Amino acid sequence: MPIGCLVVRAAFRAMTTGKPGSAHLAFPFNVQKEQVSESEIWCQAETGKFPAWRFAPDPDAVMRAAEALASARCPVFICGGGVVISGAQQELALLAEALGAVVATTISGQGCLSEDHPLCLGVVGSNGGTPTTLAAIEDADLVVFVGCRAGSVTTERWRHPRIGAAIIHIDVDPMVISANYPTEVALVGDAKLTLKAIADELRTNQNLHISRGASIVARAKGEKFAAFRELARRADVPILPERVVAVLHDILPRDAVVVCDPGTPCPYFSAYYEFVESGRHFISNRAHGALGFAMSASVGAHFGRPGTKIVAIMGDGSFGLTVGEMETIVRYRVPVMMVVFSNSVYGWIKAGQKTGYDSRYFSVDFSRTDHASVAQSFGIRAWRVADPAQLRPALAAAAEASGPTLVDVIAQPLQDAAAPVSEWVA
Ligand SMILES: Cc1ncc(C[n+]2csc(CCOP(=O)(O)OP(=O)(O)O)c2C)c(N)n1
Ligand SMILES: [Mg+2]
Repeated sequence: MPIGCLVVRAAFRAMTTGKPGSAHLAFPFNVQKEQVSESEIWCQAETGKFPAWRFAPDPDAVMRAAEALASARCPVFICGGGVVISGAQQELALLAEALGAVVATTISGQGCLSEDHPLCLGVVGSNGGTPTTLAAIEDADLVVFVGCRAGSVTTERWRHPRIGAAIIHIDVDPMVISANYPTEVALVGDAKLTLKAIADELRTNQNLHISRGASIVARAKGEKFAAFRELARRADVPILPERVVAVLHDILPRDAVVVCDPGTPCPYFSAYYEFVESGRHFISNRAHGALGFAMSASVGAHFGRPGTKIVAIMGDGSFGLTVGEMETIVRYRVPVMMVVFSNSVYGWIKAGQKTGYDSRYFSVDFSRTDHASVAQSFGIRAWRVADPAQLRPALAAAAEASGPTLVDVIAQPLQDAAAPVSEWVA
C-alpha cells in the first residue's frame, strides 16, 4: 500500500479524534513521486468531521460530579475551546441553567455560550479578564473546567482559582486533568456527552441547590461595560482601542468571524466584543500566540465559512510579519476586512517592560508605516483613520465593500491604554 495514502488517512484521524486539531504532513521526495491509484485514496467517513468518534466518561465520575454540583452554593464553569470543538453549546446552556451557575470562558472558549445569555460572564484570566470578572471566580465554591487546560493565562498563574479550591475537570485528554490543580472529580470524555450525562443525573436529584449566577453575572458585566462605554465614547487622539471595538460591534453582522492577533487585538476583543451567536466566531492562536496570524487565518476562515463577514484585527508588528500574504488575498479576491492598530510599537512587550522592568525600554519602538498605502499598492481598498470622528464611516465603508479591505487606525499605544490585562507575559 502506498505510504502517502496511509499517512493522509492517519492525518484525518489525528485531526478529528482525541483532541481535534490541525495535522502537518511532511513527505520525502520519493513518497511525493509515488504512483497511487484513485481507489487507494480513501478515509473513514466519520473522520470527515470532528469529533469523529465521541466517548463518554466513567458513570461513577458522572454521579460524583452531579452530587458535588447539586450541593455547591456557587459553582462556576470555566470553559475552553474544547466546548466549542465538541459542539457542546446547548448541553452547556442546559446544565448551567439547571444549576443557575456562572459560565466563564477562556479566550478560545468564546462562543460556548451566547454572550447575551444571563449566565455568560465572558472571558476570565490575565488576557481579557477584568477585576469584576475575576471577583466571580473568587466567589465560587466549586470550579468546573471544561475542555480547558487550566493554563497560566486563564487562571492568572494558578491564583484564580487558587490551588486547593474544589475542582471538577472535564476533558477528552487525560493528560490535561490534574496537571495544574488537584482535582476532586476527573471526567475523561467528550464535553457534549459529559455535560449531558451530568444534567441527566441531576434531573433526579432531590437536593439540587440553585445558585444566583445571573445576578453575579449582571453585576460583574454591568461594572465592566460601564467603564468600557465611558472610554469607548471618548474622542481621544490617538484613537482608543475601546472605540474601535465598540464601533465594530455596532456595524458588523451578528455572525461575523473575528480573527485576532496578539498585542492589542486579543485582550480587547476578548474582554469587550460580545459574540451573541454561540459557536466559533472568535479565532486567535493561543499557546504560541505568534504575531502575523490574523491576516492569513482570516483567509482560512473565509474558505471555511464562505459568505460570512470575516474580519482580521491586527497589530502593526503583526502586519509587518505577514504583509506578503496580501498578494494571495488579492489574487484570490478573498473578501476579508482587515483592521490595523497602528501604534508604532510592539505594545505588549513595551507594556511588559513598563511594569516588569521599571520602564527600561529596549527594542520596542519603530517608525510608523502607512499600512493603508501598502494595502493600496497590493490592490486592496484601504482607509487611514487618525480622527476619531472618521472611524465609524471608514469601518462601515470597509465592511460594506465586496472585495478585500483594510482600515489603518492610528491608535493609542498599548502600554498607555487601560487594557484588560492583569499581567504582561513579556
Ligand atoms: C512571532 C512572534 N514574535 C514575537 C512575539 C512576542 N510578542 C508578543 S506581543 C508582541 C508585540 C506585538 O506588537 P504589535 O503587533 O505591534 O501589537 P501591539 O502590542 O502594539 O498592539 C510581541 C513581539 C510573538 N508573540 N510572536
Ligand atoms: Mg503595535
